[in-house]
Amino acid sequence: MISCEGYATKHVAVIGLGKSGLAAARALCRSGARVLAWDDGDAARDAAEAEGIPVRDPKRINWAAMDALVLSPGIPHSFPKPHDAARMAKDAGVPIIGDAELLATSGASAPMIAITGTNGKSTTTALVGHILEHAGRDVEVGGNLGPAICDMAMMERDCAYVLELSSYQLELCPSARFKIAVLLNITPDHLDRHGGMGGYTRAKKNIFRGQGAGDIAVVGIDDDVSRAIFDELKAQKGRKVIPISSVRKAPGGVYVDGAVLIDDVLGAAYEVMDLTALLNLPGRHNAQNIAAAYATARMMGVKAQDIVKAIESFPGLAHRQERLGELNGVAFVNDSKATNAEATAKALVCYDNIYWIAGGLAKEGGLEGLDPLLGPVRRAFLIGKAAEPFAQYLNGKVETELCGDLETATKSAYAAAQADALKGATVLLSPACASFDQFKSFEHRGDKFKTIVAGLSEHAALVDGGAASA
Ligand code: UMA
Repeated sequence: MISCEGYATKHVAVIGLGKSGLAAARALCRSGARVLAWDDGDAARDAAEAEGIPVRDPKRINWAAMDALVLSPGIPHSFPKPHDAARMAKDAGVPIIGDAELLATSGASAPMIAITGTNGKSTTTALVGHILEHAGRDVEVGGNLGPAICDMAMMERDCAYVLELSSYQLELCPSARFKIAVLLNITPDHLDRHGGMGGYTRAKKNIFRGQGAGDIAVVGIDDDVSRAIFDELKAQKGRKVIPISSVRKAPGGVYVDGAVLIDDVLGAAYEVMDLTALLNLPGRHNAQNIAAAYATARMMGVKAQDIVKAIESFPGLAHRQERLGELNGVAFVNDSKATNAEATAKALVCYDNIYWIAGGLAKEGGLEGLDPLLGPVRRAFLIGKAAEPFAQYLNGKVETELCGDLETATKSAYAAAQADALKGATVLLSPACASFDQFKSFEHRGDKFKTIVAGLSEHAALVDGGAASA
């Protein structure tokens, strides 16, 4: 657990007692801070109180006496409308901070590597953690990709924190100085929380705010917003700035040429590895994640050949194009995290002959944007509330089957793939929909898919994956 000794005897309000807030409240209480905690949900409040965390309604807090408000990342402080506690704290001049600020001021001497971006930050964070661990480093990996920051251990200089930070978290860590700050990409997201694209971009740019001489910025240059940030940082003195790209040459950086990862950080470009065979990191979007993770690990002093070995052994993240294995020549991929068309688009470009399971609770726009990517889709197996509208949308483009539930869809997709016996056949669960009409969460949906696939494999061995039978 993070030590918050700097806050010992200080008066700290903690608002939001979910994953990050509860961990922060515990760490602060243990460090001797005078905590007053609150959650708008009764259950979270009762749970905190039951373990001895003092609870108080923000309306009954004397804000003039508070030293800080630790606000959970999901709770708005500005847009679309500030939470009452944030408004009262601001009016009283109380600093509003988050859990990354508690780590930054904890006194832990391990360098902090921070990773952000609209897409790919979880995979990149996990991959950097995996590479450093593979190289024998002690690391704590967490943040937006759990565990919560305050649940991490206090680490010494020769270790490292690898943090996935969301735009929400980056607004609440004014003193953080990241040894390596990685920005992968920026496309519109969470705009209501940031008052528009300008606010979202500013929040992301905070990742570089505390950096100085000796620090490193790793910046994607494949979208206009990130590229402009790269140019801006490059024009400043102090930190080293490394460009990364999955689509173009990046002089002085790390990039992917065709399918080959190139290291040009020292200005003598050399081929590092061919990415084609990496079944757990398919697609152009993962090429960007790999380039960023490689650049970060090199800057942490890991040798190129050790990074390559670690990338090859990376198991991937659950529910994100998670390869479960192959059954009778048919591969199964769990991409349950793809809850909108944009996310599904990334998966559709990765496989040759796709038996696509889609549907659930459709997002605005439905399957719009996917038309040019439907070429490899042999048939779509549709589930949930979106099944009929998706079938209408796909009419004349792709053959569809209304399957109702996931089990029927998986069995039908497998049967169709076996009957067609095409090379590289892949049953892909990439729903382009939220899960809540039939499941508790995308994780629940993905786990159910794994169970169904494990059932299919009872009479035949699932090869080169194994997650489904775990
Ligand atoms: N709450 C209130 N009042 C409100 C709103 C919420 O009291 O007006 C309470 C809820 O009752 C709940 C708690 O606040 O008990 C939830 O706080 P939270 O939404 O900040 O969620 P945590 O459980 O603390 O999880 C947070 C991150 N959540 C968000 O940023 C929304 C998790 O990221 C993160 O994994 C976790 O901390 C550990 O660090 C999730 C996420 O969706 C994965 N992130 C967004 C994303 O990836 O796009 C940014």
